[in-house]
Amino acid sequence: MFKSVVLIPTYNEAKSIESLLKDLGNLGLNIIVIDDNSPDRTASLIKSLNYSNVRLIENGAKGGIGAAYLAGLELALKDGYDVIGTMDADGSHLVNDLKNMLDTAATCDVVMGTRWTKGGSVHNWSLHRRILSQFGTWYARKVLSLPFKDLTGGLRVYKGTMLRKLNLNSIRSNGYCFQIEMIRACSSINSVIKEVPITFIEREQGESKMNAKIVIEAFWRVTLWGFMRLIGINADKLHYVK
Ligand SMILES: Nc1nc2c(ncn2[C@@H]2O[C@H](COP(=O)(O)OP(=O)(O)OP(=O)(O)O)[C@@H](O)[C@H]2O)c(=O)[nH]1
Ligand SMILES: [Mg+2]
Repeated sequence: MFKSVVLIPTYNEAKSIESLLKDLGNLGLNIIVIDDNSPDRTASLIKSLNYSNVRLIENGAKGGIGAAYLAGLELALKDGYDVIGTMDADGSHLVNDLKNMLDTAATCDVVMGTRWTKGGSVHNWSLHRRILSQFGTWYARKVLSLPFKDLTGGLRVYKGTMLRKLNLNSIRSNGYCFQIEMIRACSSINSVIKEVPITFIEREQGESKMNAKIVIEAFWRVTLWGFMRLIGINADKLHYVK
């Protein structure tokens, strides 16, 4: 039997975190929430719920999802989890999709939740968000020669055995580029990666943290990695390997 945990980064998610924690608890899952001192007191709310299956990392000032996930992954690996899920707190990711992905993880190293594929869907997103997301994945797929259909989604499942082979401290991206860099790192050790179609629903509560800085970070990092591939420095990937 695998020991599983779900990592959830939070910044101002007091309106949606409680119901998500309840739904995940009903599946018997352990959870690590990584909060960056949310001004809406998300951390206080989680502490007041006092759920025995929920651990809270109070990670200091807002540092982006990259730093939050790295703190969560470090604790999950230290605690000996075999299967580590990641999901947003804002209700965009469905617990049923996570459950399906946790089952799929029995036969691979990484499961990616994929919106832009047959059976996947996106609800209540403006045209410009759809275009941005699909363009981001298309650009990263071409430039990095990765075969996946959704490189920026946050609903994922990683195997602990695979993560333990990676030097996670070398992951530097902070916005949604973190999701691209994680797959790049997993690919560098020839992990078995599966894509599963998921439903993504735009948040109804709270505010998106997406901004121009996050988009620009992804663009320059992916372009730099692509340039390094072009001039033959594939050794750049080696720093991901322990
Ligand atoms: N700890 C931490 N969590 C964050 C930070 N930025 C975003 N998050 C959380 O990461 C998850 C994804 O953030 P969203 O605001 O939904 O950002 P997004 O999914 O890229 O943007 P949308 O697509 O507009 O929803 C949510 O659970 C956020 O609360 C951060 O700086 N620190
Ligand atoms: Mg979101």
